[in-house]
Amino acid sequence: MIDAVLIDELKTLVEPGKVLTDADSLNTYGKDWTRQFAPAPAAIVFPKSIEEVQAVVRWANQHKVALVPSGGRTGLSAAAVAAHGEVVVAFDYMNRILAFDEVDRSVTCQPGVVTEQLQNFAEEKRLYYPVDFASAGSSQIGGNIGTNAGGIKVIRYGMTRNWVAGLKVITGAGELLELNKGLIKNATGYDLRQLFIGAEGTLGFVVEATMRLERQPKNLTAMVLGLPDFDALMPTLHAFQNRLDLTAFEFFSDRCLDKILARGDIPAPFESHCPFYALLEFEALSEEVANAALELFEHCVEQGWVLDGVISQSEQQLKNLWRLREDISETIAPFTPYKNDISVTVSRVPAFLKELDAIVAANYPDFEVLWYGHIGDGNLHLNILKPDNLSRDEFFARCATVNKWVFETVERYNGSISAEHGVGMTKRDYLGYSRSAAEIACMKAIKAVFDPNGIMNPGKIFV
Ligand code: S2G
Ligand code: ZN
Repeated sequence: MIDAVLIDELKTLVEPGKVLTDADSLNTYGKDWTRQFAPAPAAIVFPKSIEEVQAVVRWANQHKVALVPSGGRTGLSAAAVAAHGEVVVAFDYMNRILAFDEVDRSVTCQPGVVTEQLQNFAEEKRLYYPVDFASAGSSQIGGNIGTNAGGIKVIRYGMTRNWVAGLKVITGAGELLELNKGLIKNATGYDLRQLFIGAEGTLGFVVEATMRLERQPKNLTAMVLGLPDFDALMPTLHAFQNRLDLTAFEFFSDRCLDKILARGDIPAPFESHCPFYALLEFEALSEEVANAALELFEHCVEQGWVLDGVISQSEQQLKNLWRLREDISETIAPFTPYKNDISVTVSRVPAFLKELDAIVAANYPDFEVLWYGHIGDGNLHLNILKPDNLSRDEFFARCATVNKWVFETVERYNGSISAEHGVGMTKRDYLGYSRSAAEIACMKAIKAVFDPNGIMNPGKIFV
Protein backbone atom coordinates (compact mmCIF):
# COMPACT_ATOMS: atom_id res chain seq x y z
CA MET A 1 0.00 0.00 0.00
CA ILE A 2 1.44 3.44 -0.90
CA ASP A 3 2.20 5.82 1.97
CA ALA A 4 0.86 9.29 2.80
CA VAL A 5 3.97 10.99 1.42
CA LEU A 6 3.30 9.54 -2.03
CA ILE A 7 -0.41 10.43 -1.80
CA ASP A 8 0.57 14.03 -1.00
CA GLU A 9 2.88 14.02 -4.01
CA LEU A 10 0.04 12.66 -6.18
CA LYS A 11 -2.17 15.52 -5.02
CA THR A 12 0.29 18.05 -6.48
CA LEU A 13 -0.21 16.59 -9.95
CA VAL A 14 -3.93 17.38 -10.22
CA GLU A 15 -6.33 20.10 -9.12
CA PRO A 16 -7.10 20.47 -5.40
CA GLY A 17 -9.68 17.96 -4.16
CA LYS A 18 -9.11 15.57 -7.04
CA VAL A 19 -7.44 12.83 -4.98
CA LEU A 20 -9.83 10.94 -2.70
CA THR A 21 -8.94 8.39 -0.03
CA ASP A 22 -12.14 8.21 2.06
CA ALA A 23 -13.69 4.75 2.46
CA ASP A 24 -16.83 5.52 0.43
CA SER A 25 -14.85 6.80 -2.55
CA LEU A 26 -12.41 3.88 -2.42
CA ASN A 27 -15.36 1.49 -2.43
CA THR A 28 -17.32 3.30 -5.14
CA TYR A 29 -14.50 3.96 -7.61
CA GLY A 30 -12.51 0.79 -6.93
CA LYS A 31 -14.94 -1.58 -8.60
CA ASP A 32 -17.19 -2.27 -11.57
CA TRP A 33 -20.41 -4.35 -11.86
CA THR A 34 -18.67 -7.59 -10.84
CA ARG A 35 -18.77 -8.64 -7.20
CA GLN A 36 -16.20 -11.48 -6.97
CA PHE A 37 -13.35 -9.17 -5.90
CA ALA A 38 -13.44 -6.70 -2.97
CA PRO A 39 -12.31 -3.21 -4.03
CA ALA A 40 -9.19 -2.11 -2.11
CA PRO A 41 -7.56 0.84 -3.89
CA ALA A 42 -5.09 3.16 -2.12
CA ALA A 43 -6.58 6.32 -3.65
CA ILE A 44 -8.74 7.66 -6.45
CA VAL A 45 -7.32 10.38 -8.69
CA PHE A 46 -9.44 12.46 -11.07
CA PRO A 47 -7.30 14.04 -13.79
CA LYS A 48 -8.88 16.77 -15.91
CA SER A 49 -6.45 16.88 -18.83
CA ILE A 50 -4.07 14.81 -20.93
CA GLU A 51 -1.18 16.57 -19.21
CA GLU A 52 -2.44 15.55 -15.77
CA VAL A 53 -2.90 11.92 -16.86
CA GLN A 54 0.63 11.93 -18.25
CA ALA A 55 2.01 13.39 -15.00
CA VAL A 56 0.21 10.70 -12.94
CA VAL A 57 1.52 7.88 -15.16
CA ARG A 58 5.07 9.27 -14.95
CA TRP A 59 4.74 9.56 -11.15
CA ALA A 60 3.49 5.95 -11.02
CA ASN A 61 6.48 4.77 -13.07
CA GLN A 62 8.87 6.63 -10.80
CA HIS A 63 7.41 5.01 -7.67
CA LYS A 64 6.29 1.69 -9.24
CA VAL A 65 2.67 2.37 -8.28
CA ALA A 66 0.02 0.26 -10.06
CA LEU A 67 -2.77 2.20 -11.79
CA VAL A 68 -6.30 0.99 -12.60
CA PRO A 69 -8.46 2.93 -15.10
CA SER A 70 -12.07 3.61 -14.13
CA GLY A 71 -14.82 4.81 -16.48
CA GLY A 72 -18.52 4.11 -16.06
CA ARG A 73 -17.78 1.14 -13.77
CA THR A 74 -20.23 -1.04 -15.72
CA GLY A 75 -17.64 -3.67 -16.62
CA LEU A 76 -18.45 -7.35 -16.18
CA SER A 77 -15.00 -8.92 -15.96
CA ALA A 78 -13.46 -6.98 -13.02
CA ALA A 79 -11.09 -5.20 -15.42
CA ALA A 80 -11.74 -1.94 -13.53
CA VAL A 81 -11.52 -3.46 -10.03
CA ALA A 82 -8.61 -2.24 -7.87
CA ALA A 83 -8.27 -5.10 -5.40
CA HIS A 84 -4.59 -4.73 -4.42
CA GLY A 85 -3.87 -1.19 -3.22
CA GLU A 86 -3.63 0.34 -6.70
CA VAL A 87 -4.37 3.99 -7.50
CA VAL A 88 -7.57 4.31 -9.53
CA VAL A 89 -7.46 6.84 -12.37
CA ALA A 90 -11.08 7.93 -12.82
CA PHE A 91 -11.97 9.85 -16.00
CA ASP A 92 -15.24 11.35 -14.79
CA TYR A 93 -13.91 14.93 -15.12
CA MET A 94 -12.61 14.36 -18.66
CA ASN A 95 -16.15 14.29 -20.06
CA ARG A 96 -16.27 16.89 -22.79
CA ILE A 97 -17.01 16.63 -26.49
CA LEU A 98 -14.14 18.60 -28.04
CA ALA A 99 -14.89 18.76 -31.76
CA PHE A 100 -17.30 17.67 -34.46
CA ASP A 101 -16.72 17.57 -38.21
CA GLU A 102 -19.77 17.29 -40.46
CA VAL A 103 -17.80 16.27 -43.53
CA ASP A 104 -15.71 13.63 -41.72
CA ARG A 105 -18.79 12.68 -39.66
CA SER A 106 -16.48 12.50 -36.68
CA VAL A 107 -16.65 13.52 -33.02
CA THR A 108 -13.54 14.05 -30.93
CA CYS A 109 -14.24 13.50 -27.26
CA GLN A 110 -12.60 12.89 -23.91
CA PRO A 111 -12.70 9.34 -22.45
CA GLY A 112 -15.18 10.23 -19.71
CA VAL A 113 -17.98 11.04 -22.17
CA VAL A 114 -20.89 8.72 -21.39
CA THR A 115 -21.88 6.49 -24.33
CA GLU A 116 -25.45 7.83 -24.33
CA GLN A 117 -24.05 11.41 -24.34
CA LEU A 118 -22.27 10.58 -27.61
CA GLN A 119 -25.39 8.87 -29.00
CA ASN A 120 -27.49 11.96 -28.19
CA PHE A 121 -24.87 14.33 -29.62
CA ALA A 122 -24.87 12.33 -32.86
CA GLU A 123 -28.67 12.50 -32.98
CA GLU A 124 -28.58 16.30 -32.56
CA LYS A 125 -26.30 16.36 -35.62
CA ARG A 126 -28.80 14.06 -37.42
CA LEU A 127 -26.23 11.29 -37.37
CA TYR A 128 -25.94 8.05 -35.42
CA TYR A 129 -23.40 6.43 -33.08
CA PRO A 130 -24.32 2.78 -33.68
CA VAL A 131 -22.69 0.90 -30.76
CA ASP A 132 -25.47 0.29 -28.23
CA PHE A 133 -26.04 -1.91 -25.17
CA ALA A 134 -28.01 -1.90 -21.92
CA SER A 135 -25.40 0.05 -19.88
CA ALA A 136 -24.96 2.86 -22.44
CA GLY A 137 -26.49 5.33 -19.96
CA SER A 138 -23.57 4.85 -17.54
CA SER A 139 -20.62 3.44 -19.50
CA GLN A 140 -17.97 5.82 -20.82
CA ILE A 141 -16.33 5.94 -24.25
CA GLY A 142 -12.88 5.34 -22.76
CA GLY A 143 -14.12 2.13 -21.13
CA ASN A 144 -16.02 1.09 -24.28
CA ILE A 145 -12.73 1.40 -26.19
CA GLY A 146 -10.81 -0.40 -23.43
CA THR A 147 -13.12 -3.41 -23.71
CA ASN A 148 -14.03 -3.05 -27.41
CA ALA A 149 -17.68 -3.04 -26.35
CA GLY A 150 -20.14 -4.82 -28.65
CA GLY A 151 -23.84 -4.91 -27.77
CA ILE A 152 -27.01 -5.25 -29.78
CA LYS A 153 -26.20 -3.77 -33.21
CA VAL A 154 -22.97 -5.62 -33.99
CA ILE A 155 -24.61 -7.69 -36.76
CA ARG A 156 -24.88 -4.50 -38.88
CA TYR A 157 -22.37 -2.04 -37.39
CA GLY A 158 -19.61 -4.12 -35.77
CA MET A 159 -17.85 -3.50 -32.44
CA THR A 160 -16.49 -0.26 -30.95
CA ARG A 161 -13.24 -0.99 -32.81
CA ASN A 162 -14.98 -0.22 -36.12
CA TRP A 163 -15.79 3.35 -35.01
CA VAL A 164 -12.48 4.58 -33.58
CA ALA A 165 -10.96 6.89 -36.20
CA GLY A 166 -8.24 8.24 -33.92
CA LEU A 167 -6.89 7.75 -30.42
CA LYS A 168 -4.65 9.69 -28.08
CA VAL A 169 -3.22 7.42 -25.40
CA ILE A 170 -0.76 7.77 -22.56
CA THR A 171 1.29 4.57 -22.64
CA GLY A 172 2.46 2.76 -19.53
CA ALA A 173 5.86 4.39 -20.16
CA GLY A 174 4.21 7.81 -19.91
CA GLU A 175 4.45 8.61 -23.64
CA LEU A 176 1.64 10.45 -25.44
CA LEU A 177 0.82 8.67 -28.72
CA GLU A 178 -1.56 10.24 -31.25
CA LEU A 179 -2.75 7.31 -33.34
CA ASN A 180 -4.28 7.36 -36.84
CA LYS A 181 -5.45 11.00 -36.49
CA GLY A 182 -8.95 10.32 -37.87
CA LEU A 183 -7.77 9.03 -41.24
CA ILE A 184 -9.84 6.48 -43.17
CA LYS A 185 -6.85 5.17 -45.11
CA ASN A 186 -3.42 5.03 -43.49
CA ALA A 187 -1.08 2.27 -44.69
CA THR A 188 2.01 3.37 -42.79
CA GLY A 189 2.93 0.28 -40.81
CA TYR A 190 1.34 -1.29 -37.74
CA ASP A 191 -2.04 0.17 -36.79
CA LEU A 192 -1.07 0.73 -33.14
CA ARG A 193 -4.51 2.21 -32.42
CA GLN A 194 -5.98 -1.31 -32.66
CA LEU A 195 -3.66 -2.62 -29.95
CA PHE A 196 -5.16 -0.26 -27.37
CA ILE A 197 -8.75 -1.10 -28.31
CA GLY A 198 -9.80 -4.05 -26.13
CA ALA A 199 -6.53 -3.97 -24.10
CA GLU A 200 -8.46 -3.07 -20.90
CA GLY A 201 -6.02 -0.29 -20.02
CA THR A 202 -3.10 -2.73 -19.73
CA LEU A 203 -1.01 -0.96 -22.40
CA GLY A 204 -2.02 2.64 -21.79
CA PHE A 205 -4.98 4.90 -21.01
CA VAL A 206 -7.23 6.49 -23.65
CA VAL A 207 -7.12 10.29 -23.12
CA GLU A 208 -8.94 11.35 -26.30
CA ALA A 209 -10.89 9.55 -29.02
CA THR A 210 -12.10 10.55 -32.47
CA MET A 211 -15.18 8.48 -33.17
CA ARG A 212 -16.83 8.02 -36.55
CA LEU A 213 -20.60 8.46 -36.89
CA GLU A 214 -23.05 6.82 -39.29
CA ARG A 215 -26.13 8.01 -41.18
CA GLN A 216 -29.27 7.76 -39.11
CA PRO A 217 -31.26 4.54 -39.64
CA LYS A 218 -34.79 5.16 -40.92
CA ASN A 219 -38.05 3.72 -39.64
CA LEU A 220 -36.48 1.08 -37.41
CA THR A 221 -38.93 -1.76 -36.95
CA ALA A 222 -38.67 -4.72 -34.58
CA MET A 223 -40.29 -8.12 -34.53
CA VAL A 224 -40.44 -10.51 -31.60
CA LEU A 225 -40.99 -14.10 -32.72
CA GLY A 226 -41.90 -17.09 -30.53
CA LEU A 227 -39.80 -20.16 -31.37
CA PRO A 228 -40.32 -23.85 -30.40
CA ASP A 229 -36.66 -24.77 -29.74
CA PHE A 230 -32.97 -23.97 -30.32
CA ASP A 231 -33.11 -25.59 -33.75
CA ALA A 232 -35.52 -22.98 -35.05
CA LEU A 233 -33.12 -20.11 -34.38
CA MET A 234 -30.73 -20.42 -37.32
CA PRO A 235 -33.23 -21.10 -40.14
CA THR A 236 -35.24 -18.12 -38.90
CA LEU A 237 -32.11 -15.95 -38.82
CA HIS A 238 -31.12 -17.06 -42.33
CA ALA A 239 -34.62 -16.54 -43.73
CA PHE A 240 -34.74 -12.95 -42.50
CA GLN A 241 -31.05 -12.18 -43.10
CA ASN A 242 -31.28 -13.28 -46.75
CA ARG A 243 -34.01 -10.78 -47.54
CA LEU A 244 -33.68 -7.97 -44.99
CA ASP A 245 -30.67 -5.86 -44.01
CA LEU A 246 -31.00 -6.61 -40.30
CA THR A 247 -29.71 -4.17 -37.69
CA ALA A 248 -30.13 -6.72 -34.87
CA PHE A 249 -30.96 -10.37 -34.25
CA GLU A 250 -31.17 -11.19 -30.54
CA PHE A 251 -32.66 -14.08 -28.61
CA PHE A 252 -33.83 -14.94 -25.10
CA SER A 253 -35.45 -17.94 -23.43
CA ASP A 254 -38.89 -18.12 -21.81
CA ARG A 255 -37.29 -18.01 -18.36
CA CYS A 256 -35.82 -14.59 -19.20
CA LEU A 257 -39.23 -13.37 -20.38
CA ASP A 258 -40.90 -14.73 -17.24
CA LYS A 259 -38.51 -12.67 -15.08
CA ILE A 260 -39.19 -9.56 -17.18
CA LEU A 261 -43.00 -9.98 -17.13
CA ALA A 262 -42.93 -10.62 -13.36
CA ARG A 263 -41.89 -6.98 -12.99
CA GLY A 264 -45.32 -5.99 -14.24
CA ASP A 265 -44.13 -2.86 -16.06
CA ILE A 266 -43.59 -4.25 -19.56
CA PRO A 267 -46.39 -5.84 -21.64
CA ALA A 268 -46.00 -9.39 -22.98
CA PRO A 269 -45.23 -9.43 -26.73
CA PHE A 270 -48.21 -11.70 -27.44
CA GLU A 271 -50.56 -14.14 -25.68
CA SER A 272 -48.82 -17.46 -26.32
CA HIS A 273 -45.91 -18.64 -24.17
CA CYS A 274 -43.00 -20.04 -26.25
CA PRO A 275 -39.78 -21.78 -25.21
CA PHE A 276 -37.59 -19.21 -27.03
CA TYR A 277 -37.92 -15.74 -28.51
CA ALA A 278 -36.03 -13.94 -31.26
CA LEU A 279 -35.98 -10.16 -31.47
CA LEU A 280 -34.98 -8.87 -34.89
CA GLU A 281 -34.79 -5.31 -36.17
CA PHE A 282 -34.54 -3.77 -39.62
CA GLU A 283 -35.13 -0.47 -41.42
CA ALA A 284 -38.59 -0.53 -42.99
CA LEU A 285 -37.38 1.71 -45.80
CA SER A 286 -40.38 0.97 -47.99
CA GLU A 287 -43.77 -0.74 -48.13
CA GLU A 288 -42.02 -3.55 -50.01
CA VAL A 289 -39.59 -4.16 -47.14
CA ALA A 290 -42.40 -4.16 -44.58
CA ASN A 291 -44.35 -6.65 -46.74
CA ALA A 292 -41.27 -8.83 -47.11
CA ALA A 293 -41.00 -9.01 -43.31
CA LEU A 294 -44.60 -10.19 -43.04
CA GLU A 295 -44.11 -12.73 -45.86
CA LEU A 296 -41.03 -14.03 -44.05
CA PHE A 297 -43.01 -14.33 -40.84
CA GLU A 298 -45.66 -16.41 -42.61
CA HIS A 299 -42.99 -18.55 -44.29
CA CYS A 300 -41.31 -19.25 -40.92
CA VAL A 301 -44.68 -20.17 -39.39
CA GLU A 302 -45.38 -22.56 -42.29
CA GLN A 303 -41.94 -24.15 -41.76
CA GLY A 304 -42.68 -24.64 -38.05
CA TRP A 305 -39.76 -22.42 -37.03
CA VAL A 306 -42.02 -19.72 -35.59
CA LEU A 307 -45.11 -20.18 -33.38
CA ASP A 308 -46.22 -16.60 -32.91
CA GLY A 309 -44.98 -13.07 -33.43
CA VAL A 310 -45.51 -9.33 -33.27
CA ILE A 311 -44.15 -6.41 -35.30
CA SER A 312 -43.72 -2.91 -33.87
CA GLN A 313 -46.20 -0.36 -35.21
CA SER A 314 -44.81 2.65 -33.35
CA GLU A 315 -41.68 4.09 -31.77
CA GLN A 316 -43.10 3.28 -28.34
CA GLN A 317 -43.86 -0.32 -29.25
CA LEU A 318 -40.33 -0.62 -30.72
CA LYS A 319 -38.96 0.54 -27.35
CA ASN A 320 -41.25 -1.87 -25.43
CA LEU A 321 -40.13 -4.83 -27.53
CA TRP A 322 -36.47 -3.91 -27.00
CA ARG A 323 -37.00 -3.68 -23.24
CA LEU A 324 -37.96 -7.38 -23.25
CA ARG A 325 -34.36 -8.07 -24.29
CA GLU A 326 -32.35 -5.15 -22.93
CA ASP A 327 -33.81 -5.21 -19.42
CA ILE A 328 -32.89 -8.87 -18.79
CA SER A 329 -29.51 -8.13 -17.26
CA GLU A 330 -30.70 -5.63 -14.66
CA THR A 331 -33.86 -7.71 -13.96
CA ILE A 332 -31.92 -10.85 -13.05
CA ALA A 333 -29.10 -9.06 -11.17
CA PRO A 334 -30.88 -9.54 -7.76
CA PHE A 335 -30.81 -13.32 -8.34
CA THR A 336 -26.99 -13.32 -8.03
CA PRO A 337 -26.43 -14.77 -11.48
CA TYR A 338 -23.37 -16.69 -12.51
CA LYS A 339 -22.61 -15.06 -15.86
CA ASN A 340 -20.82 -16.11 -18.99
CA ASP A 341 -20.34 -14.23 -22.22
CA ILE A 342 -19.21 -16.66 -24.93
CA SER A 343 -19.15 -16.73 -28.71
CA VAL A 344 -18.81 -19.27 -31.49
CA THR A 345 -19.16 -18.82 -35.24
CA VAL A 346 -22.85 -18.25 -36.03
CA SER A 347 -23.18 -21.52 -37.97
CA ARG A 348 -22.16 -23.50 -34.89
CA VAL A 349 -24.50 -21.80 -32.42
CA PRO A 350 -27.34 -24.38 -32.44
CA ALA A 351 -25.07 -27.40 -31.84
CA PHE A 352 -23.06 -25.49 -29.24
CA LEU A 353 -26.17 -24.25 -27.41
CA LYS A 354 -27.77 -27.69 -27.29
CA GLU A 355 -24.58 -29.43 -26.16
CA LEU A 356 -23.82 -26.95 -23.40
CA ASP A 357 -27.42 -26.75 -22.23
CA ALA A 358 -27.55 -30.55 -21.93
CA ILE A 359 -24.27 -30.69 -19.97
CA VAL A 360 -25.46 -28.17 -17.36
CA ALA A 361 -28.97 -29.71 -17.13
CA ALA A 362 -27.55 -33.23 -16.68
CA ASN A 363 -25.19 -32.20 -13.87
CA TYR A 364 -27.18 -29.48 -12.12
CA PRO A 365 -30.88 -30.11 -12.88
CA ASP A 366 -31.81 -27.73 -10.05
CA PHE A 367 -29.97 -24.82 -11.66
CA GLU A 368 -32.19 -22.22 -13.33
CA VAL A 369 -30.35 -21.62 -16.61
CA LEU A 370 -31.18 -18.47 -18.60
CA TRP A 371 -30.01 -18.09 -22.19
CA TYR A 372 -30.04 -14.77 -23.99
CA GLY A 373 -27.78 -12.75 -26.25
CA HIS A 374 -26.75 -11.53 -29.63
CA ILE A 375 -27.32 -14.75 -31.54
CA GLY A 376 -26.92 -12.99 -34.90
CA ASP A 377 -23.20 -12.50 -34.20
CA GLY A 378 -22.72 -15.79 -32.32
CA ASN A 379 -22.52 -14.15 -28.85
CA LEU A 380 -24.45 -15.95 -26.09
CA HIS A 381 -24.98 -14.96 -22.47
CA LEU A 382 -25.34 -17.99 -20.23
CA ASN A 383 -26.70 -16.93 -16.83
CA ILE A 384 -27.43 -19.32 -13.97
CA LEU A 385 -29.45 -18.00 -11.04
CA LYS A 386 -28.44 -18.91 -7.51
CA PRO A 387 -30.88 -21.49 -6.08
CA ASP A 388 -32.35 -20.47 -2.70
CA ASN A 389 -31.03 -23.64 -1.06
CA LEU A 390 -27.39 -22.78 -1.81
CA SER A 391 -25.22 -20.15 -0.15
CA ARG A 392 -23.45 -17.68 -2.43
CA ASP A 393 -20.11 -19.45 -1.88
CA GLU A 394 -21.56 -22.95 -2.45
CA PHE A 395 -23.25 -21.72 -5.61
CA PHE A 396 -20.16 -20.06 -7.08
CA ALA A 397 -18.06 -23.11 -6.12
CA ARG A 398 -20.40 -25.27 -8.21
CA CYS A 399 -20.30 -22.68 -10.98
CA ALA A 400 -16.52 -23.08 -11.13
CA THR A 401 -17.30 -26.61 -12.34
CA VAL A 402 -19.77 -25.19 -14.85
CA ASN A 403 -17.03 -22.79 -16.00
CA LYS A 404 -14.85 -25.78 -16.82
CA TRP A 405 -17.58 -27.44 -18.90
CA VAL A 406 -18.43 -24.17 -20.60
CA PHE A 407 -14.85 -23.36 -21.56
CA GLU A 408 -13.98 -26.91 -22.61
CA THR A 409 -16.99 -26.81 -24.92
CA VAL A 410 -16.04 -23.33 -26.17
CA GLU A 411 -12.54 -24.63 -26.90
CA ARG A 412 -13.89 -27.59 -28.85
CA TYR A 413 -15.98 -25.17 -30.94
CA ASN A 414 -13.02 -22.79 -31.46
CA GLY A 415 -15.03 -20.13 -29.68
CA SER A 416 -14.22 -17.24 -27.34
CA ILE A 417 -14.49 -17.43 -23.55
CA SER A 418 -15.28 -13.70 -23.60
CA ALA A 419 -17.13 -12.29 -26.59
CA GLU A 420 -17.67 -8.67 -25.50
CA HIS A 421 -17.22 -8.27 -21.71
CA GLY A 422 -13.42 -8.62 -21.73
CA VAL A 423 -11.12 -10.87 -19.68
CA GLY A 424 -10.27 -8.69 -16.67
CA MET A 425 -9.78 -10.95 -13.63
CA THR A 426 -12.92 -13.10 -13.93
CA LYS A 427 -11.79 -14.87 -17.13
CA ARG A 428 -8.00 -14.48 -16.74
CA ASP A 429 -7.46 -18.05 -15.55
CA TYR A 430 -9.35 -19.46 -18.54
CA LEU A 431 -7.60 -17.46 -21.28
CA GLY A 432 -5.86 -20.62 -22.52
CA TYR A 433 -9.18 -22.09 -23.67
CA SER A 434 -9.35 -19.43 -26.38
CA ARG A 435 -5.78 -18.20 -26.90
CA SER A 436 -2.65 -20.30 -27.54
CA ALA A 437 0.47 -20.10 -25.38
CA ALA A 438 2.24 -18.45 -28.33
CA GLU A 439 -0.47 -15.78 -28.59
CA ILE A 440 -0.35 -15.09 -24.86
CA ALA A 441 3.44 -14.79 -25.05
CA CYS A 442 3.08 -12.23 -27.86
CA MET A 443 0.54 -10.27 -25.82
CA LYS A 444 2.93 -10.21 -22.86
CA ALA A 445 5.79 -9.05 -25.12
CA ILE A 446 3.60 -6.21 -26.43
CA LYS A 447 2.69 -5.29 -22.84
CA ALA A 448 6.42 -5.06 -22.02
CA VAL A 449 6.92 -2.61 -24.89
CA PHE A 450 4.17 -0.19 -23.85
CA ASP A 451 4.25 -0.75 -20.07
CA PRO A 452 7.88 -1.64 -19.19
CA ASN A 453 7.30 -1.27 -15.43
CA GLY A 454 4.05 -3.27 -15.46
CA ILE A 455 2.09 -0.51 -13.74
CA MET A 456 -0.89 -0.35 -16.12
CA ASN A 457 -3.82 -2.35 -14.75
CA PRO A 458 -1.58 -5.26 -13.70
CA GLY A 459 -3.21 -8.69 -13.28
CA LYS A 460 -5.91 -8.05 -15.89
CA ILE A 461 -6.12 -10.31 -18.96
CA PHE A 462 -3.06 -12.22 -17.68
CA VAL A 463 -0.72 -12.15 -14.69
C1 S2G B 1 -26.43 -8.15 -22.61
C2 S2G B 1 -25.35 -7.38 -20.54
C3 S2G B 1 -24.59 -7.94 -19.41
C4 S2G B 1 -25.04 -9.33 -19.03
O1 S2G B 1 -27.52 -8.00 -22.05
O2 S2G B 1 -26.26 -8.29 -23.82
O3 S2G B 1 -24.04 -7.97 -22.49
O4 S2G B 1 -24.40 -10.32 -19.40
C5 S2G B 1 -25.21 -8.25 -21.75
O5 S2G B 1 -26.07 -9.45 -18.38
ZN1 ZN C 1 -24.33 -8.68 -24.44
